Amino acid sequence: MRDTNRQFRLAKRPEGKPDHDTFDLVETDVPEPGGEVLVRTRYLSVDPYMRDRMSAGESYADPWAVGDPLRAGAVGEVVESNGAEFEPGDIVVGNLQWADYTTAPGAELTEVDPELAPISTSLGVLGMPGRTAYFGTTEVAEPGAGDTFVVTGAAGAVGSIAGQIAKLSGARVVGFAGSDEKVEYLENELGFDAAIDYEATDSYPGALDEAAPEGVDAYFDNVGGPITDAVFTKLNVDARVAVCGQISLYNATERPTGPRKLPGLVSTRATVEGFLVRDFSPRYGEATKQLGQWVASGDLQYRETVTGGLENAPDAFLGLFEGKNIGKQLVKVSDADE
Ligand code: NAP
Ligand code: FER
Repeated sequence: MRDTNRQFRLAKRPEGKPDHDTFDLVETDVPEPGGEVLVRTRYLSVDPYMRDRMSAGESYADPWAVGDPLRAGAVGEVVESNGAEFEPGDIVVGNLQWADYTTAPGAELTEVDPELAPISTSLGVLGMPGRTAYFGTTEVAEPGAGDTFVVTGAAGAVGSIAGQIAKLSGARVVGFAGSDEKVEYLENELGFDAAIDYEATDSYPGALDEAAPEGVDAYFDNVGGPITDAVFTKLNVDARVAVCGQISLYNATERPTGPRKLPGLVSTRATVEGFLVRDFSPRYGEATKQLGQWVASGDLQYRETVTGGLENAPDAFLGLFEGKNIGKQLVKVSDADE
């Protein structure tokens, strides 16, 4: 048990790429829970969407205020319950702070059963990224047997799960990722049919001709930019594109117009559909159950990249934009026996 709290706040809005000056680490008292639940963070999730919250531009969500504590999906241990339906020692997941301790209304926390799976999975394969992969693949990209499915950010938290779900549906699965280690992981451990190291490829269309010779029927886009431009030129008739994220553009100070690929959609009659995981919130239970069954049966594999220490959370976050993670990037903030 620590007797003080540490908390990251937004120091200033980043111009382009965030850096260490974006973050302020402040020492505070452990917060008084009042009528809320006091939670000690065990694992904190850093996610690409946090870049969006740091800017005040147009978005599907409100920005963080400068000076305010940063928020994150986090899993932790109940220290004081104050009338909520939890006991001290229970493990809960919710939207907490980048901090050792956070208070939250009991209604905003969900209990996690540590007997079912490691608690960190509630932030990854069995949490928001897993559900995003599940709904984006099964409900938006909709790969079928014999289809070719392409996913970008393929070795990341969402992409690695999306590709395996597409494989379970009988599709040929092709992933884009940023290193030969990731290509090796996708092809040899996750069973992708082909993976393209986009950092080592001088022609994305050429690489796709080799990896997806029959064209692309379903595309799960996590990154946008020039890779997506190339995939659009390979879409088949009636292809489906699930626009999940555009991480290659999140730090851009001006939005590039890029080569415009929409004329091709007249020929292919392809459907391009953006989605937010929350659109499927009434069905979260179904997703978590199915993902849990696939993990238990060995049909779905997952990795986590765990950075130690709350003080290193900014590095873990910044690393997402440099491809430092394989699978879900987490920060380990405390241990059970501390
Ligand atoms: P992640 O894939 O685990 O981590 C980000 C990865 O993006 C990095 O590991 C890096 O891998 C890749 N990347 C970074 N900059 C890139 C660039 N310029 N070009 C190509 N690849 C780049 O993150 P995640 O949490 O799974 O999120 C993946 C995407 O899904 C993000 O766009 C995110 O915003 C989106 N998302 C959307 C929803 C939704 O509801 N719509 C929900 C969750 C996530 P490489 O080594 O391959 O470059
Ligand atoms: C992301 C993580 C979550 C993201 C969007 C979400 C576009 C949105 C989730 C929701 O509000 O449902 O990286 O990027």
